[in-house]
Amino acid sequence: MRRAVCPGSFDPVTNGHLDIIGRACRLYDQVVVAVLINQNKQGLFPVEERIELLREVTSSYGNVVIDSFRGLLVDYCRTNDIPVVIKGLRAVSDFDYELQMAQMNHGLAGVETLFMPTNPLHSFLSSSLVKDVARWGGDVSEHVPDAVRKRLVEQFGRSGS
Ligand code: COD
Repeated sequence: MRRAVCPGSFDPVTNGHLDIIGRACRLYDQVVVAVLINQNKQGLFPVEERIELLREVTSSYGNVVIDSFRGLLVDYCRTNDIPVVIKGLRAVSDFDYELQMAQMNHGLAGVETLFMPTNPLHSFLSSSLVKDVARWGGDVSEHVPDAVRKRLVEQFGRSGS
């Protein structure tokens, strides 16, 4: 079975993430979406809630598994026998750091990284920007699935649309 992992914080999942995950699903038999558990960074949503949201919004894809990991991504890949990491690239500014991580991950464990250019519709989109807009009552309905928009509204107590 050909498997790949889409790693990230997903705090929360956006339409940019979903675009990459959906395209990865067409290339691999199984795509594992792995949420980083980062004890040094709290985040807006607890990891369990991010996982719950990811499960909900990818349920129709058919070949997606949601998981979480601590520590190094390459250790997760080794333990789970996943040879490929898929990353979305939004702009040249993403490339610098992503290239360093890809080279480090390859050097550490021979794990390959596949870069997918983002859909131009989502090239400016990040979880941080979505949270910032939602926090001040802005409309994020074009940028996140409805389940996420609702959670953001609950979190910030505004309508957001
Ligand atoms: N369009 C397309 N792709 C997007 C978009 C968008 N609008 N937004 C995000 N993405 C993609 C990017 O590929 C991004 O890498 C991924 O989704 C996840 O994004 P985030 O913001 O949810 O997650 P990050 O960037 O915080 O995740 C970073 C990792 C967790 C992948 C990284 O820190 C990691 O691998 N950490 C584990 C520790 C480790 O192994 N460190 C050594 C690295 S060499």
